[in-house]
Amino acid sequence: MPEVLLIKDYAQQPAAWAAAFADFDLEVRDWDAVFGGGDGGDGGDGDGDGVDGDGRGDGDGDGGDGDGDGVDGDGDGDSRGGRGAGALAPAEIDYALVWQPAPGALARLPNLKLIFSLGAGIDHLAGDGVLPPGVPVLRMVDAQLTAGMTEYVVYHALRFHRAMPAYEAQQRRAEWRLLPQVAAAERRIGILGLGVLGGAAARALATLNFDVAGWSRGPKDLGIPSFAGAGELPALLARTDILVCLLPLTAATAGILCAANFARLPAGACVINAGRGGHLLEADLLDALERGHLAGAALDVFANEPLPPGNPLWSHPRVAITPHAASKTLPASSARHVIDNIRRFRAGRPVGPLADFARGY
Ligand code: NDP
Ligand code: OXD
Repeated sequence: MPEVLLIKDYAQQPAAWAAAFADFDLEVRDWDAVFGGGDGGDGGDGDGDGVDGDGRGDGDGDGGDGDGDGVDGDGDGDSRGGRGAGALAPAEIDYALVWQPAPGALARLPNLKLIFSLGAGIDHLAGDGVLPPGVPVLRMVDAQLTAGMTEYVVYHALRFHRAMPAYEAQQRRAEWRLLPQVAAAERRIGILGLGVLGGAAARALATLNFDVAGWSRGPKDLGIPSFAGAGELPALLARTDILVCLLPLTAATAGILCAANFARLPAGACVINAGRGGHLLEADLLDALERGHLAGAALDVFANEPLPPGNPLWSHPRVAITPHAASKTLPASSARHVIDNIRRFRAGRPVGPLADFARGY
């Protein structure tokens, strides 16, 4: 029997996932093959957090039935190997590729060998009871995920740099007026987080001649000015016209996009947040925009996702919103990371990169 990988996004794009693993000796199945229509969580009040159509945000899972196996799904017809397309027993699952699994669900898979995060962030796995003890958890590091984020950051940086929000507003008023043009070399971009995603965005922006600097926990040698640790954050902010947040959400970074730090930015600065909603204090941003201290914001992530219809950010004229879409994990490329690691695991070699829950990323 081939080993089984359970994917908690499979049903959203079954053909793409099946194709991505087609040449590898593994049976890939949807989460529902074990957990049925629920999210497989600990059960209880029936309002667990399922996954919506694009694999992110809150859906309306059933909270599972808490009976220990929950096997009532009917599969999706795309599986390979000898088990057919029906339900699987929890003990048949070897690997899981997940986004926002309900607490208790993974613990119900007794033979789980590796857990792959569907996202680069691991905060969705950090809650109480989400992870079974002793099973290694791998971060998602994937060239296409990185490229998508670079595109998002470069797009919004260029949009602010070239005053496109102002030109778009002028067009709506049929107003023909030239605005000042600033050379890229004179536009200072500050990137919070110089990891896989922040480092790639920094390199791309530097190639466009922007004056890029970055901030991380430890100093970095990326050929750009590097600021490190809480003590050097004010200096980074003071030299930043466009602030990009690509940090993981941890106790140390929650709420970092706040009034005190906005005040450290020069007047007229813009903010791009593609890290996590928990980095941003929305009321502080709205206040800084209203006072004119900040000129604009591009927001991809929110404390409450989906962003509720009544949230004032939706209609703010100087805020651009995307629905946690800056960069998605695509099956074809992310499968390579999964396959490579399963090969390593089978060969008894080290797997990675491993999530470090002590540091929070
Ligand atoms: P990495 O782990 O590769 O990089 C994280 C960076 O943040 C590192 O440079 C790290 O510093 C820095 N950092 C962490 N804590 C602190 C701190 N307290 N002070 C200063 N710097 C800190 O993560 P990725 O680049 O892969 O991903 C970053 C985040 O992007 C994810 O956690 C996720 O939240 C978000 N994301 C959003 C997506 C979207 O679609 N909106 C898609 C994918 C990811 P050091 O290098 O010194 O360790
Ligand atoms: C991620 C995300 O962490 O999609 O990859 O937000």
